[in-house]
Amino acid sequence: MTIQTIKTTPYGDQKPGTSGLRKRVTVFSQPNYVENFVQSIFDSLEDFAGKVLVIGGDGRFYNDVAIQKAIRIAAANGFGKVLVGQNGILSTPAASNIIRHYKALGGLVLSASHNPGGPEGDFGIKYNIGNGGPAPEKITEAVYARSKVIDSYKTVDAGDIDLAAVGTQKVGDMVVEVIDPVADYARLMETLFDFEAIRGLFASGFRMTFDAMSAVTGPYAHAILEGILGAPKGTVVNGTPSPSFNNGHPDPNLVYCKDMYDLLMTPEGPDFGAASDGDGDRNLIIGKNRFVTPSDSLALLAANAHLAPGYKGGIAGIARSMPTSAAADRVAEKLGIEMHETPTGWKFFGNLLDASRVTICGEESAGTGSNHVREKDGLWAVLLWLNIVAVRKQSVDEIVRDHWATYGRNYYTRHDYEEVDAGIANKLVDDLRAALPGLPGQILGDDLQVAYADDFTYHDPVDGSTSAKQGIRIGFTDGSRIVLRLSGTGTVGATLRLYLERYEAADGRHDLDTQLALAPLIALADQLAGVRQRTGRQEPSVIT
Ligand code: G16
Repeated sequence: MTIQTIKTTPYGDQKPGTSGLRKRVTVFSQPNYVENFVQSIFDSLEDFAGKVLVIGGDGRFYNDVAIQKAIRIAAANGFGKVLVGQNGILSTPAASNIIRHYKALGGLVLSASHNPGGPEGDFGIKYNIGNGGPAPEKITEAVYARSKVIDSYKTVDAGDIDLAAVGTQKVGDMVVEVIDPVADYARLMETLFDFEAIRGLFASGFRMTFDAMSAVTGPYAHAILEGILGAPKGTVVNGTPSPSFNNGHPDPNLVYCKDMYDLLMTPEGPDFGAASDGDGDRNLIIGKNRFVTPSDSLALLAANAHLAPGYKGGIAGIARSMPTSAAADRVAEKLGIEMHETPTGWKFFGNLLDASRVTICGEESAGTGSNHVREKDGLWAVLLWLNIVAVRKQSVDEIVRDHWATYGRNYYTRHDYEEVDAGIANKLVDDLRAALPGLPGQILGDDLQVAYADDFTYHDPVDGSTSAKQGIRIGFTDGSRIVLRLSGTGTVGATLRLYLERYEAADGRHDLDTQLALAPLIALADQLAGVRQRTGRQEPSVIT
């Protein structure tokens, strides 16, 4: 085997976003595009000679091509071993677990998450560090800086690995082990949850539907829900991963899972519905007649986690991304534990988890997780919900209502304006930012007094780093909030996200329609930012 040094020229657009580099497949398939980025990652790491690297993806189109390239580049750069999921498959939380479990140096997670796949769809590459979590900003910035000047990459003249064959193969001096993607993850779940209680729940006739959205969680859900936990066959739907997600949009929200939502709202529907996204880190939870918002789900899981064996000693603290509702803050206050508000992006939770400052983390973007890995984890959230339902012997709706009666309800919605002209979106944010200093103290809209107005800056309490410009927050004295930021995961134009929240006390009204409950705030946000007028859009592309 010969190591080859191939000349290349840099691309200027390899800046990792909220969660790694995400682009159209047509961009990734340009000559040397993957090679440049992977080499830029390796050039930004230290001491990797002989070390273990994990590689896996969500099975989307181009996964196999990129994996073979990455394996050859890893071999040429001197890694000792690559662990790769069979057929190139590893859900993002499973990849995180494999990195931790086998004490790898890090891993390449190939996914564009909930974005559509296929030749015209999206692809992505993300580097995770040895704690199993997404690389922190200092690494992603180094990768970007390197990608702008890279002039060569290393590879070997070896053939493709047989990704279907579990076992050991070699590429030059480097060992490649193809592993079962599900086994280690299933074992981890078994240590966290009361599988006996969940088995009992299914045995008692509890009916569930889990939509794997033709994405990566299919094999995991089949094995764990229908296999180990005894849920009836057919509980898992769309359970075979497809490179194009069967031409679907693997985003578990009320738009793309509308059929499931409708089913759960009927008397003959199942007791529990759940879904996960392209790479298995997001979750959607719907009980009979009750959709649980991700922000509420975080608060509920934190408040009830002690019912699962893995958390029976209680939780150390909770962290949520800034735009996520403050419902979890009330739980932390009652439990007397730490509460942290971080920027959007799972990478910001890593330090807090490593330092044992928090146990459970979550985001409004359908992500919840805990210290068991360093990624959000869709099936984990589903299993914790099932554990809670099994122990409390209540329906999801009853559990949610009990929660609101104790803590009050944070009405919450997110309005997305997708594929907006980037120039217009940036100007809108800049202008609103410029208006912020004049807002505190003003009475706006329906008698709402502005308590603070700023562009969120995060000070990491563990490593002292600072991350500025993480989203505009306008907070009111009654606890309501308007938050506005640009997405860091879109691949076309800009996606403007508007987050709205209003608190209703424990003895208040909890049965209002969410959009109606937030209507005055929605109108006020539009008045302040001029979203409709500037974008020409009369309504959001997606409401969650
Ligand atoms: C990623 C990040 C999450 C973030 C989400 C949305 O999730 O890991 O932390 O909340 O994107 O980010 P944005 O609002 O910038 O689009 P995923 O599931 O896409 O990897």
